[in-house]
Order: sequence, then C-alpha cells, then structure tokens
Amino acid sequence: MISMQSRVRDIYAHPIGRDVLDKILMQMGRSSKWITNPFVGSLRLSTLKKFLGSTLGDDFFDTFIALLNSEPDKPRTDRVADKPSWWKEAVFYQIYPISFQDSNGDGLGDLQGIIQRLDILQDLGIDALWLCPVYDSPLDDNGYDIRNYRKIHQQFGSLEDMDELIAAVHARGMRIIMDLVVNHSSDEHPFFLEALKDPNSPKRDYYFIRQGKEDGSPPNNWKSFFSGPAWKKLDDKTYALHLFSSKQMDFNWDSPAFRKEVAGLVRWWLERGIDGFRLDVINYISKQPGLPDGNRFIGDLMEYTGIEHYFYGPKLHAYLHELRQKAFEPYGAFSVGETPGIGLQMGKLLTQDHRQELDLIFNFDHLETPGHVRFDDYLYDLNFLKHYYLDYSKALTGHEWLSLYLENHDNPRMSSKVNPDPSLRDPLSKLLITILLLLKGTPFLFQGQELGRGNQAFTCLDEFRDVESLNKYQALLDEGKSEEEALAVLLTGSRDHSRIVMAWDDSLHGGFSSAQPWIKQDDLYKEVNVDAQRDNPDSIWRFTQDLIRLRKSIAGFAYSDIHFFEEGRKDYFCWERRIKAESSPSQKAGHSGQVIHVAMNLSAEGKDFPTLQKADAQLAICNYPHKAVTTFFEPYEVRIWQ
Ligand code: TEU
Repeated sequence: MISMQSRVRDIYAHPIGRDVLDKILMQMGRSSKWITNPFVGSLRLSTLKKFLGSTLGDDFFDTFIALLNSEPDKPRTDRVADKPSWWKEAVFYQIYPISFQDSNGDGLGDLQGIIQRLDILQDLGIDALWLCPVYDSPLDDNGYDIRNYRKIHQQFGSLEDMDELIAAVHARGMRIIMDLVVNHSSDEHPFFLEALKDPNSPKRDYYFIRQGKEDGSPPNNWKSFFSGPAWKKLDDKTYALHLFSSKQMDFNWDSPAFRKEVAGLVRWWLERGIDGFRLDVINYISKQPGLPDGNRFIGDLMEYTGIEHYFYGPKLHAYLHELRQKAFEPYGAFSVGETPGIGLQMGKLLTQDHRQELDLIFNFDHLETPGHVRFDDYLYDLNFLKHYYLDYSKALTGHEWLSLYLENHDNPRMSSKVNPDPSLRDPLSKLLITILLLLKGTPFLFQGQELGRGNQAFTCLDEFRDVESLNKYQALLDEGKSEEEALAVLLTGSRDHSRIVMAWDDSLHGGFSSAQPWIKQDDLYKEVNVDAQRDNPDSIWRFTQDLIRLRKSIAGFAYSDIHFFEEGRKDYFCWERRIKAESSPSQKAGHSGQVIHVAMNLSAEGKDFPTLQKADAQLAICNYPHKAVTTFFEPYEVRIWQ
C-alpha cells in the first residue's frame, strides 16, 4: 500500500502513479528524468509535502494516495503472440453524420446520404465505420446529449434507414460501430424528466442530484469541460451534475438499476446487427463517493477542477467488466473506449484481454505536445509524436493493442497544427496518414483526412456551431479578453474545424447538399474534393488507397513485428514491419521474410538522412516524384520500400 512514507520510486513503480506523474510532467513540459534520478526517487512523500504542500494543497497527497491504493492490480508484462481479431486488421473510418452527405436537401447529413457514399468508402479500402451519434437528441452537443437511445433523430432518418445502412455495410463485407454515450444523457431524456418531477422516483438515483452547500453554492467545486461550474441549479437548493454542457446530465453508474438499463440498450443495438461501440468518455463513469472538492493545483494544471475524482474512479473496472459480460461478450461485439486522461499503464489495465473490459481505447496524450492544450496557438513538433508512438509500440506485450488516430470530431486538423503552410499540405497529409496506416495498431481515419483537409478560415463568431466553442468565447470575454482575442483562441482550437461538411465534387456545396450546409463551408471544396482526387494518381486520397492496398496485399501485415531505426535522430522517423513466415490463422498463408521499410522527414526543411532499407528493396510508394532517390529527403518526404 502507498503511504506518506512511500518514496517517489515506489510511486513511479505503481501503474497509476507512473501515469499520473508522467502526465503532470508532460503538462508542465518537463522530462521524466525529473522523476527517475536517484535523488528524487529516494524522496518520501512526507518530505515532498514539506516542500510542496503549500503549492499542491493539503488534500493533494491524500487524494493521490487514495487514487493509487484504489488500484491493486498491475498490467501483465510477459510477452505473448498477438491474438487475431478482425478489429486488429481493420482500417476504421469515422463519420460525423451531420457533415457527411445530405440526401434530402435540408443542409444536414443523414443516414441515406451515408448509404449513397458506401461504395466510395469501400473503394478507398475502408473495413469498418464508426458513426458519431444519430440518436434522438436536442442537439445541444450535436447528438452527444441523447434524449432517446432507441430512436434515430428525424434529421438523420429512421430506424429503418439505420437497418438499411447496417445491411448495406455488411453486404460490402464492411462493419459498423456506433457511438455509445452513457456517461450522461440529455436533460430532456425521460429518465431525467421523471427524476425532476418525482423526488421519490427510482430514476432520481440514475443521476447525481444533490443539495448545494449551506451558502447555496454548488455541492462541490468541479468545473465543466464546457466552461463554468459542473452543476445545474434545479431549484433554490438542489443541483444536478454535468461534466459537459448544462443539458448533458451525468448518470450515476453506482445504481445497479441504471447499469441494467445500459446493458439492455447495448444488447438492443447489437440485436439490430451493429458490430460494436465507441464508448464516449467511458472512463468518467465512476465518480469518487461523496463527490469531494477538486484539488486546486490539479484543477489549474489539468484545466478542469475535480477531474482527479472521476477520470479513473474506484468502480471503473468493475462496471466495464460487468457491461462486457452482460452485453458485449454474448455477441462477440467490439468496444473502443474514449478515455481522456488515461495513460499507458491505466490503458493496459483497461484493455489487456484477460481483464475482459475494453478491446481498445483512444488515448489523448499525443494530441498536444507537452505543456500545450488544444486552444494554445503553437506548432506541433512531430518528433514528439514519433517518441510517443515509439514508446507505446515498444511497451506492447501482445495482451493489448494500440489505436492509431490523429484526428476526430473533437480536434482541429492535425496537418494545420503541425504546419499551416498550404504549400506543404500534400506531403504532410500523406506523412501523417502513413504513420496511421503503417505503424503497428488499428488505424482510425476521420472523414476529410483522406483529402488532406486543413482547418477552416472561420471569420466571425456567428460561423461557429460547437457548444464548447461558444461557451469558451463567452468565458474568455468574461475573463476580460477582447472579441478579437477570444476569436483567435477559437480559431486555434475549435472542434468546428473538423466538423465542416465533406466535399465530394466541385459543384455547389461540394456535392454535400443541394441546400446551404448547416455550418460554414469555405471555397477549398472546389479543388479539395473526392472526385478531383480519385482521378489524380498523385492525390492524398489515392495515396491513402495505395497504403491500404499495400497493407491488404500482405497477409499477416497487421501482426507483423515493428522495428525502429535511428530512434535518437531528430526529424527522422524510420521503422520496418517484418512479416513472419507463418501468418495469423485469420489470414491466408503469409509472405515469409517480407519487409516494409518506412523512412520519413518530420521537418519542413529538406534534410539528408541515412538510407537503411535492404539493398534489394524497391521504392514502392513515395509522396514526392523522384527519378533517382538520394539521401536527401524533401520536406515531410515519406519513402516506403518493399
Ligand atoms: O469528448 C470528451 C472529451 O473529453 C474530449 O473530446 C474533450 O475533452 C472535449 O472535446 C471537451 O474539451 C466526448 C465526445 O467526443 C465529444 O464530442 C462530446 O462533446 C463529449 O464527449 C461529451 O459527450
């Protein structure tokens, strides 16, 4: 057990302690060498408290020790062969339905529109779709505020349309997973309405409805991810918890009756034929009993006061294991959890196959470089991404697997974070897609990434749609920022950058709709669209298709070993995938000894790098036209040898 007498090295040897210390150092932009040197390692927590107690706050150490002692387990470290699974071999494609394809001329994407575009996704080489929420919702958070889990929002279509989509996906040999948002529901969900109406209703226990403090203030100091307190005032003394918008009410997973409801709705959708779920902020579902105040130091550092009391709660593993046993396992369904704040060790405890909890998680630690948050205006250094994936790949044991993604509906476009120069968008986009498709793990492409879509030039507040952005703008003004300063922050980090509508051709609105789209669309669609790129062998879309075809052409590729070269050489990222002679049972006989060698220049300047591929290797794919290949790499140049 961890106590105040424990030394820093004891903390760092604990899976949660390691992740938390690594996270704190990363947020502070510091190296882990601060922790691993013998002197610091020998310090007891009691000594640290003497020096840092006033900065960290008295509750810091008690909370920290309780968090570590809440986790008795350690991940397995023995190495085993990868267990074949379809989701380890698949290339996933995330669809943000409202912005994908409109079929009925209302300016809003819908299910029939997705059906219309399935052949193109199949041609690209996509194996599985992840659909962001299409359930009935007031759309306060674009569908992440669900009002009826068994009904499709009328703007997207009907349950019959959903059944048609599932059948159409399966008819093409593809799979489909949906977004499961069960950390919270809409405040218009019947459960919440019943809880409000009748204080004695059993549904009251499905939520966190609590008395405020004596002075009438909220029950604790927790902050919402969408600005302001995480408590909605219901009447003069009562509040309801919402970690996100004030229309997204957190569920109380400590209620067995509620957990039974969730298992039932998961089975209901699996009965309809979907292949699994992406589980929204699923690591937040277990809150610390008593909902204690958050530590100020942690709140300032992590931006959200109270997060230490729910990002890895005491019953998280128990609830995930129960849900898997009662709902996913009987159908062999796939699960990928969205787990903000979860580090490498915690991720292993959530996904190692003997744990029977989640199959995969989406980590967040690579989305910003150390010391930065999404709304900071900075250039993302790809050397950080290289070392993040290097370290993660080398830590894999065969008991768990790695998800590979760089973009989704919650983040600006990665190419714009790295280098907004449009003249380098093509090679840079191809470099980023190569990282996703040729490292070892399951790649998740986000709609538009295959086109090299960068951020959009929003010009005024009215063009933004995202509740997080609109709340943040007002919060910035309340802090005294000018309108220009607040708009500049939104332009840097708004989730709306990734929510612009897909461009299919150069017709009006890019072929997305015959009507004005629900969100601003810049003129880039006239040249950045699927039609233009499918016909151009040098396009990003074709480059993506070529890489996926390369993966599929090699049986056992997904399970092939990965070896890195020149790990310490700045701006140079080089690895090999070495395909074993015997391939996995789920694939045809493998190619013995085949090697895919990848080398890339992570910088915007041309540089000389060693060429380490085998003498007889052929240059299979490159993002620059070359007659002869030298040691000089162009900016963001990628070379793939076979
Ligand atoms: O995101 C939650 C989440 O933690 C990050 O996306 C990020 O913290 C969030 O954007 C606030 O900064 C999931 C969904 O992906 C997101 O679209 C929803 O808004 C959110 O949960 C609430 O359901």
